[in-house]
Amino acid sequence: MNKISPSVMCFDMMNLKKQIQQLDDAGVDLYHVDVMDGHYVPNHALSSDLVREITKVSKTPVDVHLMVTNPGVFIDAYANAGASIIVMHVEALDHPIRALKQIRALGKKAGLAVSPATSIDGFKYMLDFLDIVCVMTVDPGFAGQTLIPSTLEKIKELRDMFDAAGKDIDIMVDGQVKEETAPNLVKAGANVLVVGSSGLFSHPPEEYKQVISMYQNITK
Ligand code: S6P
Ligand code: MG
Repeated sequence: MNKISPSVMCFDMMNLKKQIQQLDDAGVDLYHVDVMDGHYVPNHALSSDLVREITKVSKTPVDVHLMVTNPGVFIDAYANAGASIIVMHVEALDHPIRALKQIRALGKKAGLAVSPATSIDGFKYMLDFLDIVCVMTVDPGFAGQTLIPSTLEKIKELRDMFDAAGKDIDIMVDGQVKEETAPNLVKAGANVLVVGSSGLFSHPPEEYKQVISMYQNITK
């Protein structure tokens, strides 16, 4: 079964607690918290305080997607706030293995995100340190964008790389994951789907359960 992670940035912020209850009832697997610093990406979003508040009202684990310059300096804050998975952009790190080890030493799952134009060549040297890779299917920074088709090939290359090495590393996909795109993303090798404005919140809350279950059950 695929794991489904609704993007908190796309929630109805004035009704956050209610939205979390609705999504918990619908059986989501994770909450995806986008962190943007206005420097690494031209937008601002979410914080460790919000992660702490979510973990107070829900048992669903939180995955944090750090779209910030110098992500290493924020690892402690997000780990202490209760994040279960911390993902940093590989492009923003001089020493990715050191940062991945730092996350695991705090008892959290460690991951790297990779933007659409970034090569995955170096990932073969990091397989022992990765729990998850987030393949960005849009350039990071905004919800509501259009999936870049060449990212499908990247997902497949990563899955082949992991399989060849016998590594059970999750592949998360982030950006315009919706009914029309999800089957091809799963077929390519993705197993964690971030759903936002296009694939989940285009539906009314009464449909969340059915929509989440549909994504969870897409098979290769
Ligand atoms: C984008 C961010 C994503 C979005 C998500 C929104 O920079 O990392 O997590 O919130 O992609 O979903 P959608 O369906 O609007 O693309
Ligand atoms: Mg994200």
